[in-house]
Amino acid sequence: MAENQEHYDVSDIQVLEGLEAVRKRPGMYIGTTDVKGLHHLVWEIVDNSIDEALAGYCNNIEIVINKGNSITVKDNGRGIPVGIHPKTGLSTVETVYTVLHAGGKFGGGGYKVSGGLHGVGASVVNALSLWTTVTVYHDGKIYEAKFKDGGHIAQKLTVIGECEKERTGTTVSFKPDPEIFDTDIFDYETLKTRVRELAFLNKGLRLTLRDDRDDEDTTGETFHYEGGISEYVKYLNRNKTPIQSDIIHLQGKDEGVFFEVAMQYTTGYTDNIYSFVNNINTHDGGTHEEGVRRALTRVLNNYARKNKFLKDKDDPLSGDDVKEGLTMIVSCKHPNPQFEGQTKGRLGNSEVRKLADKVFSEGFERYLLEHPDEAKIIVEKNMTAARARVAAKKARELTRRKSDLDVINFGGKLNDCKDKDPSKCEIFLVEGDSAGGSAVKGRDSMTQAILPLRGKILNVEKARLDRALSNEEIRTIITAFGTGIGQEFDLKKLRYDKIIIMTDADVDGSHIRVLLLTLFYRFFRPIVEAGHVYAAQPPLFCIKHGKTRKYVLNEAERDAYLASLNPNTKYEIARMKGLGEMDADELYETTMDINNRILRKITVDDAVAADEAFNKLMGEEVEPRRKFIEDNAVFVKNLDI
Ligand code: 1YM
Repeated sequence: MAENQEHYDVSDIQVLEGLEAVRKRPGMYIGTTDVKGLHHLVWEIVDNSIDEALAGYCNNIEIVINKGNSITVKDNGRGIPVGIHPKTGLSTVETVYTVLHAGGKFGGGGYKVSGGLHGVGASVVNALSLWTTVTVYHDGKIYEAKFKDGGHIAQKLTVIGECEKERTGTTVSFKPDPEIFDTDIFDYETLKTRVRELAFLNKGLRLTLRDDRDDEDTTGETFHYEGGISEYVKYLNRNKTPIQSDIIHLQGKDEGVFFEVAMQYTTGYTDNIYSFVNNINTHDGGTHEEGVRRALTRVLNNYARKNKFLKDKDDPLSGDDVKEGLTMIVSCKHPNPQFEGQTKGRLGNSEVRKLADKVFSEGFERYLLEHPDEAKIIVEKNMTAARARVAAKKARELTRRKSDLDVINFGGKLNDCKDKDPSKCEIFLVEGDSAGGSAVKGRDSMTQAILPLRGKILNVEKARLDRALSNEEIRTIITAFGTGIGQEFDLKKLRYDKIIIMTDADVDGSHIRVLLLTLFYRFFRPIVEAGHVYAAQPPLFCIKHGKTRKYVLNEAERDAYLASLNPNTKYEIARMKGLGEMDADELYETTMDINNRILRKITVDDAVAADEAFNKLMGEEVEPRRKFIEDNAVFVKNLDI
């Protein structure tokens, strides 16, 4: 029958129209055409290999960034079928790479990665590429098909050689079309982070990533974790101190839905809970996460009551109490996942809640029974968290009451500005009383508020909310900002448009800056995310010539400026003093005047990466700390913002 079917259902014209639609509106298919969209192409192809691995036919995937920024993805699965596809009259390889499929299943069963779009992404990648080559190893033969200029067939599927009969698999190479994307340069670290995550989420699967762009001969990096998500938890806790010796790993399956969870408590005060469905991060949680959270709270409460940790009169542990210091990965593989919410980051399938609850509660209950010593440590940690929660609530009420009063002058520390319109106001957090004094004298008192900070503020990475709130310095900051903290946090109440950290350009100064950033990141993250936090940059040199005074940040800027002067110009160079030694005029002119000053905007792009960075940042090593601050600080001349 198949040979009688010509190109009835999908004509060449239809195919080209489909691919043309992708090229016209790429955002509809891959989200964006920025660097993120570029990398998305790689995941569309890799997803097909992962599907093949989930179906149980593939255990090795290689990804190479080639010279010229093309990509090669290679797997050892069955190979994309090479026969003629009954609906298109084309080979299945050509069909998969040229026909757009509006969702739904293409091939056989199994778990589909991108929420049911099995093989669908391949034609989109092809449409957005200058060229694509697909090689299939199957039945002792090597097949090859080539496409060019956004998916036009350049060479139909042809046998180009022979291979050992045992060798099977698919290799796909493609070069993204630079006319479509803002950039055509792949970032190794971006690919590596996701490749590692895929290796954690698919135990036993071996993934190799290699960069062939420079001439060095490298074998690349291989990611392969027999322990799967247990090893993921271990990795996330590598800079933390676990309070349990082992990692709890539980799994179960029901009606084709596979569910697993791995967890370990640490001495920390924040939680790291990440959930995935078919390898996709469910940022907004969903039924799989809810099932586990519900069971975690219930099992720990039951255990604590039964073993008399909690007395009859005590309130139960809350969901927040039991997750303090917890690192957890929840992963679900579902043949028909329903993603909900605006960003489709939430799993909606209600049956998963029950499965997650059952698998987790049965397993965790057994663990607590079999490990009474560790159970005690965990429950005691939960109870300390509960006590701290109650204490923090009281302390918050205290700061709130204070802010309900007037904020004009608490303890004489905050020198507020006169204007009350937050969009016009800025607050300088200034290191030391002496610089603070100069800043107060030199400032524009209409719009610039000054809060001098004495000495070092508390490191909140190592302290819980209640202790942080008992710290005078931190309480003043919270009250000054006006947003409240914790559950009461409200960005709309922020009293300043810019929060400017003003510290010296020395080690102490950068330490205070890091402590403040940690405070903001932990307790005021939306303020950072909304771009309100800046670091002031006091200049290092002042170049005087004629009536001009030019302040520059470093040696390189100094040399560049000098080179730009007329060779006959007479000039003087002065090395600037620390903040504390500048007089009010100097401080205003160099560091506060919006016409001269240079601010660095602090941004937090990726919560996960930032959290890791903050762990590193507050750890022992100095180098990662310095690099983080550099990477996350964007230089902005205040004139431009
Ligand atoms: C480097 C990219 O695409 N591998 C791959 C793709 C497929 C298969 C195996 C496959 C699937 C099935 C049967 C099935 C695809 N097949 C299709 C379709 N690697 C890469 N490896 N046999 C082979 O799902 O039943 C789409 S993708 F639709 F043709 F079956």
